[in-house]
Amino acid sequence: MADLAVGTPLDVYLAQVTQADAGLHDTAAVVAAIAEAAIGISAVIGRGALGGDLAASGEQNSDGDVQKALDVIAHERVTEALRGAPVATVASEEAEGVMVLNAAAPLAVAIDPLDGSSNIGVNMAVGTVFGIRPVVAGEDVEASFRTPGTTQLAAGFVSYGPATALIVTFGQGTQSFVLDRDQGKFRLTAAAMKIPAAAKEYAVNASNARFWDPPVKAFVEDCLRGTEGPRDKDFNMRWLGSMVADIQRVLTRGGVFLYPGDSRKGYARGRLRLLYEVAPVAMLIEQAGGAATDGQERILDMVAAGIHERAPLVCGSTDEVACVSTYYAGGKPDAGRSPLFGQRGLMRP
Ligand code: P6P
Repeated sequence: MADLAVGTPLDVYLAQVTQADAGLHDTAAVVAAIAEAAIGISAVIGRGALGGDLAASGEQNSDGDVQKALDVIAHERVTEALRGAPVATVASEEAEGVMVLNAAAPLAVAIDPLDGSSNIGVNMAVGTVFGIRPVVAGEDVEASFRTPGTTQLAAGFVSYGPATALIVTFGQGTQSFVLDRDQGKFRLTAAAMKIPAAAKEYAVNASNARFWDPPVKAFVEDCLRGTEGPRDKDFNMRWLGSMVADIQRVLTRGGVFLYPGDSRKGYARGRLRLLYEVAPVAMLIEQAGGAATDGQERILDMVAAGIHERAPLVCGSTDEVACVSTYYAGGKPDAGRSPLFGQRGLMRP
Protein backbone atom coordinates (compact mmCIF):
# COMPACT_ATOMS: atom_id res chain seq x y z
CA MET A 1 0.00 0.00 0.00
CA ALA A 2 1.35 3.43 -0.95
CA ASP A 3 2.58 5.57 1.95
CA LEU A 4 -0.06 8.15 2.59
CA ALA A 5 0.59 11.72 3.62
CA VAL A 6 -0.34 12.96 7.06
CA GLY A 7 -3.77 14.57 6.77
CA THR A 8 -5.11 12.03 4.26
CA PRO A 9 -8.85 11.63 4.92
CA LEU A 10 -10.02 8.25 6.22
CA ASP A 11 -12.18 7.60 3.14
CA VAL A 12 -9.15 8.06 0.86
CA TYR A 13 -7.14 5.71 3.07
CA LEU A 14 -9.91 3.11 3.03
CA ALA A 15 -10.05 3.33 -0.76
CA GLN A 16 -6.31 2.60 -0.79
CA VAL A 17 -6.86 -0.41 1.49
CA THR A 18 -9.52 -1.77 -0.87
CA GLN A 19 -7.41 -1.02 -3.93
CA ALA A 20 -4.52 -2.97 -2.41
CA ASP A 21 -6.78 -5.88 -1.40
CA ALA A 22 -10.29 -6.08 -2.84
CA GLY A 23 -11.07 -8.76 -0.23
CA LEU A 24 -11.04 -5.99 2.41
CA HIS A 25 -13.77 -3.94 0.70
CA ASP A 26 -16.50 -4.99 3.14
CA THR A 27 -14.16 -4.72 6.14
CA ALA A 28 -13.25 -1.17 5.10
CA ALA A 29 -16.97 -0.36 4.87
CA VAL A 30 -17.47 -1.54 8.46
CA VAL A 31 -14.57 0.62 9.69
CA ALA A 32 -16.09 3.58 7.87
CA ALA A 33 -19.46 2.91 9.54
CA ILE A 34 -17.91 2.71 13.02
CA ALA A 35 -15.90 5.89 12.36
CA GLU A 36 -19.08 7.72 11.33
CA ALA A 37 -20.89 6.60 14.49
CA ALA A 38 -17.86 7.66 16.54
CA ILE A 39 -18.07 11.20 15.21
CA GLY A 40 -21.58 11.44 16.64
CA ILE A 41 -20.55 9.81 19.93
CA SER A 42 -17.63 12.23 20.18
CA ALA A 43 -20.03 15.16 19.86
CA VAL A 44 -22.23 13.77 22.66
CA ILE A 45 -19.20 13.21 24.92
CA GLY A 46 -17.85 16.64 24.03
CA ARG A 47 -20.95 18.32 25.46
CA GLY A 48 -20.22 16.71 28.86
CA ALA A 49 -22.80 17.46 31.50
CA LEU A 50 -24.51 19.96 29.19
CA GLY A 51 -25.96 16.87 27.51
CA GLY A 52 -27.50 15.59 30.72
CA ASP A 53 -26.02 13.10 33.15
CA LEU A 54 -24.07 10.88 30.72
CA ALA A 55 -22.90 8.82 33.68
CA ALA A 56 -26.45 8.18 34.80
CA SER A 57 -27.02 4.65 36.00
CA GLY A 58 -29.23 2.25 34.13
CA GLU A 59 -29.57 -1.54 33.75
CA GLN A 60 -26.75 -3.97 34.53
CA ASN A 61 -24.77 -5.27 31.52
CA SER A 62 -23.13 -8.69 30.97
CA ASP A 63 -20.14 -7.49 32.97
CA GLY A 64 -22.39 -6.80 35.95
CA ASP A 65 -21.46 -3.14 35.47
CA VAL A 66 -24.32 -0.71 35.79
CA GLN A 67 -24.87 0.69 32.30
CA LYS A 68 -24.33 4.42 32.10
CA ALA A 69 -26.43 6.58 29.79
CA LEU A 70 -23.48 6.97 27.42
CA ASP A 71 -22.88 3.21 27.30
CA VAL A 72 -26.39 2.81 25.96
CA ILE A 73 -26.16 5.78 23.59
CA ALA A 74 -22.89 4.44 22.15
CA HIS A 75 -24.26 0.90 21.84
CA GLU A 76 -27.36 2.13 20.01
CA ARG A 77 -25.43 4.42 17.66
CA VAL A 78 -22.79 1.84 16.76
CA THR A 79 -25.36 -0.93 16.30
CA GLU A 80 -27.43 1.34 14.04
CA ALA A 81 -24.32 2.16 11.97
CA LEU A 82 -23.45 -1.54 11.66
CA ARG A 83 -27.00 -2.28 10.50
CA GLY A 84 -26.17 -0.25 7.38
CA ALA A 85 -22.89 -2.11 6.80
CA PRO A 86 -22.10 -5.69 5.60
CA VAL A 87 -22.41 -7.09 9.14
CA ALA A 88 -24.25 -10.33 9.91
CA THR A 89 -23.69 -10.59 13.67
CA VAL A 90 -22.53 -8.39 16.53
CA ALA A 91 -21.13 -9.39 19.92
CA SER A 92 -21.40 -6.30 22.12
CA GLU A 93 -20.41 -5.78 25.75
CA GLU A 94 -23.78 -4.08 26.15
CA ALA A 95 -25.86 -7.05 24.91
CA GLU A 96 -26.16 -10.46 26.59
CA GLY A 97 -26.27 -12.49 23.39
CA VAL A 98 -25.11 -12.19 19.76
CA MET A 99 -27.23 -9.75 17.73
CA VAL A 100 -28.18 -10.70 14.14
CA LEU A 101 -28.25 -7.67 11.83
CA ASN A 102 -27.97 -8.70 8.14
CA ALA A 103 -28.00 -12.52 8.26
CA ALA A 104 -26.47 -12.99 4.79
CA ALA A 105 -23.64 -10.47 5.29
CA PRO A 106 -20.02 -11.69 5.37
CA LEU A 107 -18.70 -10.10 8.58
CA ALA A 108 -19.03 -10.49 12.34
CA VAL A 109 -18.13 -7.59 14.66
CA ALA A 110 -17.11 -7.75 18.31
CA ILE A 111 -17.53 -4.36 19.94
CA ASP A 112 -17.21 -2.56 23.24
CA PRO A 113 -19.28 0.52 22.41
CA LEU A 114 -17.93 2.48 25.33
CA ASP A 115 -14.87 1.27 27.19
CA GLY A 116 -13.87 3.06 30.36
CA SER A 117 -17.35 4.32 31.15
CA SER A 118 -16.52 4.86 34.83
CA ASN A 119 -14.51 7.85 33.56
CA ILE A 120 -17.46 9.53 31.87
CA GLY A 121 -18.55 11.64 34.83
CA VAL A 122 -15.02 12.97 35.50
CA ASN A 123 -14.15 14.11 31.97
CA MET A 124 -11.57 11.38 31.37
CA ALA A 125 -10.91 9.62 28.04
CA VAL A 126 -13.23 6.75 27.08
CA GLY A 127 -13.34 4.70 23.89
CA THR A 128 -15.06 2.40 21.40
CA VAL A 129 -13.19 -0.86 20.69
CA PHE A 130 -13.87 -3.24 17.78
CA GLY A 131 -12.66 -6.42 16.09
CA ILE A 132 -13.93 -7.59 12.67
CA ARG A 133 -13.96 -11.27 11.70
CA PRO A 134 -15.29 -13.25 8.73
CA VAL A 135 -18.60 -14.97 9.39
CA VAL A 136 -18.47 -18.72 10.08
CA ALA A 137 -21.59 -19.88 8.20
CA GLY A 138 -24.16 -22.06 9.91
CA GLU A 139 -26.95 -22.08 12.46
CA ASP A 140 -24.75 -21.17 15.41
CA VAL A 141 -24.53 -17.35 15.48
CA GLU A 142 -21.73 -17.56 18.05
CA ALA A 143 -19.48 -19.67 15.78
CA SER A 144 -17.89 -16.61 14.11
CA PHE A 145 -16.70 -15.46 17.54
CA ARG A 146 -15.23 -18.82 18.51
CA THR A 147 -12.17 -18.26 16.30
CA PRO A 148 -8.69 -17.11 17.28
CA GLY A 149 -7.79 -13.42 17.20
CA THR A 150 -5.59 -14.14 14.19
CA THR A 151 -8.80 -14.39 12.13
CA GLN A 152 -9.53 -10.69 12.72
CA LEU A 153 -9.54 -8.91 9.35
CA ALA A 154 -9.28 -5.54 11.09
CA ALA A 155 -9.33 -4.16 14.62
CA GLY A 156 -9.17 -0.80 16.30
CA PHE A 157 -10.49 1.67 18.77
CA VAL A 158 -11.69 5.24 18.91
CA SER A 159 -10.27 7.18 21.84
CA TYR A 160 -12.48 10.12 22.91
CA GLY A 161 -9.76 12.20 24.58
CA PRO A 162 -8.51 15.78 24.12
CA ALA A 163 -8.56 14.75 20.46
CA THR A 164 -10.84 12.04 19.12
CA ALA A 165 -8.46 9.48 17.59
CA LEU A 166 -9.12 6.36 15.51
CA ILE A 167 -6.37 3.74 15.85
CA VAL A 168 -6.89 0.94 13.32
CA THR A 169 -5.15 -1.98 11.63
CA PHE A 170 -6.04 -4.07 8.58
CA GLY A 171 -3.06 -6.31 9.19
CA GLN A 172 -0.67 -3.98 7.35
CA GLY A 173 0.69 -2.03 10.30
CA THR A 174 -1.22 0.20 12.73
CA GLN A 175 -2.45 3.59 11.60
CA SER A 176 -3.75 6.56 13.59
CA PHE A 177 -6.26 9.20 12.54
CA VAL A 178 -7.57 12.28 14.34
CA LEU A 179 -11.03 13.76 13.93
CA ASP A 180 -10.83 17.09 12.12
CA ARG A 181 -13.91 18.67 13.68
CA ASP A 182 -13.94 21.53 11.15
CA GLN A 183 -14.27 19.06 8.29
CA GLY A 184 -16.19 16.37 10.22
CA LYS A 185 -13.81 13.64 9.10
CA PHE A 186 -10.91 11.58 10.43
CA ARG A 187 -7.51 12.38 8.92
CA LEU A 188 -4.29 10.35 8.98
CA THR A 189 -1.72 11.29 11.60
CA ALA A 190 0.53 8.19 11.52
CA ALA A 191 0.81 5.71 8.64
CA ALA A 192 2.74 3.17 10.74
CA MET A 193 2.84 3.40 14.54
CA LYS A 194 5.92 1.75 16.06
CA ILE A 195 6.31 0.58 19.67
CA PRO A 196 9.94 0.74 20.92
CA ALA A 197 11.19 -2.69 22.07
CA ALA A 198 12.54 -1.29 25.34
CA ALA A 199 10.48 0.72 27.82
CA LYS A 200 10.65 2.47 31.17
CA GLU A 201 6.92 2.89 31.78
CA TYR A 202 4.40 0.34 33.08
CA ALA A 203 0.66 0.59 33.53
CA VAL A 204 -1.12 -1.50 36.16
CA ASN A 205 -3.71 -0.91 38.89
CA ALA A 206 -1.29 -1.21 41.82
CA SER A 207 -4.15 -1.25 44.35
CA ASN A 208 -4.70 -4.89 43.33
CA ALA A 209 -1.11 -5.91 44.20
CA ARG A 210 -2.06 -8.16 47.13
CA PHE A 211 -4.28 -10.20 44.78
CA TRP A 212 -1.73 -10.76 41.99
CA ASP A 213 0.08 -14.00 41.14
CA PRO A 214 3.65 -14.06 42.53
CA PRO A 215 5.28 -13.54 39.08
CA VAL A 216 3.30 -10.32 38.53
CA LYS A 217 4.10 -9.14 42.05
CA ALA A 218 7.79 -9.86 41.45
CA PHE A 219 7.79 -8.11 38.05
CA VAL A 220 6.16 -4.95 39.40
CA GLU A 221 8.26 -5.02 42.55
CA ASP A 222 11.43 -5.11 40.45
CA CYS A 223 10.15 -2.19 38.38
CA LEU A 224 9.67 -0.30 41.69
CA ARG A 225 13.18 -1.28 42.76
CA GLY A 226 14.56 0.40 39.63
CA THR A 227 18.34 0.81 39.43
CA GLU A 228 18.64 -0.70 42.91
CA GLY A 229 17.19 -3.99 41.72
CA PRO A 230 17.67 -6.63 39.04
CA ARG A 231 16.11 -4.51 36.27
CA ASP A 232 18.88 -1.96 36.73
CA LYS A 233 16.77 0.87 35.34
CA ASP A 234 14.18 3.21 36.85
CA PHE A 235 10.56 3.05 35.73
CA ASN A 236 7.60 5.42 35.66
CA MET A 237 4.02 4.25 36.29
CA ARG A 238 0.77 5.34 34.67
CA TRP A 239 -2.75 3.96 35.23
CA LEU A 240 -5.58 5.91 33.61
CA GLY A 241 -8.38 3.44 34.32
CA SER A 242 -9.28 3.66 30.66
CA MET A 243 -7.77 0.90 28.51
CA VAL A 244 -7.94 2.80 25.23
CA ALA A 245 -6.11 5.78 26.74
CA ASP A 246 -3.41 3.61 28.31
CA ILE A 247 -3.00 1.59 25.11
CA GLN A 248 -2.80 4.70 22.94
CA ARG A 249 0.06 5.89 25.14
CA VAL A 250 1.82 2.51 24.80
CA LEU A 251 1.36 2.61 21.01
CA THR A 252 2.69 6.16 20.92
CA ARG A 253 5.72 5.96 23.24
CA GLY A 254 6.10 2.34 24.34
CA GLY A 255 5.64 0.79 27.76
CA VAL A 256 3.87 -2.26 29.10
CA PHE A 257 0.20 -2.49 30.11
CA LEU A 258 -0.91 -5.19 32.52
CA TYR A 259 -4.36 -6.26 33.56
CA PRO A 260 -3.49 -9.70 35.01
CA GLY A 261 -5.79 -12.25 36.56
CA ASP A 262 -5.90 -12.06 40.33
CA SER A 263 -7.35 -13.80 43.38
CA ARG A 264 -10.44 -11.60 43.71
CA LYS A 265 -13.73 -13.42 43.14
CA GLY A 266 -14.47 -13.37 39.42
CA TYR A 267 -11.04 -11.94 38.48
CA ALA A 268 -9.12 -15.18 37.89
CA ARG A 269 -8.97 -14.20 34.21
CA GLY A 270 -8.71 -10.49 34.92
CA ARG A 271 -11.30 -7.86 34.06
CA LEU A 272 -10.94 -7.25 30.33
CA ARG A 273 -12.99 -9.13 27.72
CA LEU A 274 -11.13 -11.26 25.14
CA LEU A 275 -13.34 -10.71 22.11
CA TYR A 276 -14.07 -6.99 22.14
CA GLU A 277 -11.24 -5.53 24.24
CA VAL A 278 -8.17 -7.78 24.46
CA ALA A 279 -8.04 -9.34 20.97
CA PRO A 280 -8.51 -6.02 19.07
CA VAL A 281 -5.82 -4.40 21.23
CA ALA A 282 -3.52 -7.38 20.69
CA MET A 283 -3.79 -7.01 16.90
CA LEU A 284 -3.08 -3.26 17.07
CA ILE A 285 -0.08 -3.83 19.34
CA GLU A 286 1.43 -6.67 17.29
CA GLN A 287 0.94 -4.72 14.06
CA ALA A 288 2.87 -1.86 15.69
CA GLY A 289 5.79 -4.17 16.49
CA GLY A 290 4.80 -4.96 20.08
CA ALA A 291 3.67 -8.15 21.82
CA ALA A 292 0.46 -9.18 23.61
CA THR A 293 0.08 -12.18 25.94
CA ASP A 294 -1.93 -13.27 28.96
CA GLY A 295 1.41 -13.22 30.80
CA GLN A 296 2.59 -16.35 29.03
CA GLU A 297 0.53 -17.24 25.92
CA ARG A 298 -0.02 -15.13 22.79
CA ILE A 299 -3.44 -13.44 22.92
CA LEU A 300 -4.12 -13.73 19.18
CA ASP A 301 -3.92 -17.54 19.35
CA MET A 302 -6.70 -17.67 21.96
CA VAL A 303 -10.28 -18.71 21.22
CA ALA A 304 -13.16 -17.36 23.32
CA ALA A 305 -15.56 -20.06 24.53
CA GLY A 306 -18.20 -17.42 25.29
CA ILE A 307 -18.63 -13.92 23.86
CA HIS A 308 -18.08 -12.23 27.25
CA GLU A 309 -15.11 -14.35 28.28
CA ARG A 310 -12.33 -12.50 30.10
CA ALA A 311 -8.58 -12.72 29.44
CA PRO A 312 -5.56 -11.35 31.30
CA LEU A 313 -3.59 -8.86 29.20
CA VAL A 314 0.11 -8.02 29.23
CA CYS A 315 1.01 -5.99 26.15
CA GLY A 316 3.32 -3.37 24.69
CA SER A 317 7.10 -3.21 24.28
CA THR A 318 8.42 -6.65 23.35
CA ASP A 319 11.28 -6.61 25.89
CA GLU A 320 8.89 -5.94 28.78
CA VAL A 321 6.25 -8.45 27.68
CA ALA A 322 9.02 -11.06 27.36
CA CYS A 323 10.31 -10.08 30.80
CA VAL A 324 6.90 -10.79 32.37
CA SER A 325 6.92 -14.22 30.72
CA THR A 326 10.37 -14.84 32.21
CA TYR A 327 8.98 -14.20 35.70
CA TYR A 328 6.11 -16.61 34.98
CA ALA A 329 8.66 -19.20 33.88
CA GLY A 330 10.41 -18.76 37.22
CA GLY A 331 13.31 -16.94 35.59
CA LYS A 332 15.80 -14.71 37.38
CA PRO A 333 15.17 -12.80 39.52
CA ASP A 334 13.22 -15.66 41.08
CA ALA A 335 9.57 -15.11 40.21
CA GLY A 336 7.58 -14.59 43.37
CA ARG A 337 10.59 -14.08 45.63
CA SER A 338 12.38 -10.80 46.22
CA PRO A 339 16.12 -11.34 46.08
CA LEU A 340 16.62 -8.68 48.71
CA PHE A 341 13.74 -9.45 51.02
CA GLY A 342 13.33 -13.23 50.80
CA GLN A 343 9.64 -14.03 50.83
CA ARG A 344 8.73 -10.55 52.06
CA GLY A 345 8.99 -7.69 49.69
CA LEU A 346 7.79 -4.19 49.05
CA MET A 347 4.32 -5.47 48.17
CA ARG A 348 3.97 -8.58 50.27
CA PRO A 349 2.20 -8.87 53.62
P1 P6P B 1 -9.86 -1.08 37.26
C1 P6P B 1 -12.73 0.31 32.29
O1 P6P B 1 -13.84 -0.06 33.07
C2 P6P B 1 -11.91 -0.93 32.01
O2 P6P B 1 -12.69 -1.89 31.39
C3 P6P B 1 -10.68 -0.57 31.18
O3 P6P B 1 -10.91 0.46 30.29
C4 P6P B 1 -9.66 -0.21 32.23
O4 P6P B 1 -8.31 -0.43 31.81
C5 P6P B 1 -10.02 -1.11 33.39
O5 P6P B 1 -11.41 -1.43 33.25
C6 P6P B 1 -9.80 -0.45 34.72
O6 P6P B 1 -10.07 -1.43 35.69
O7 P6P B 1 -10.01 -2.42 37.94
O8 P6P B 1 -8.47 -0.49 37.39
O9 P6P B 1 -10.93 -0.09 37.60
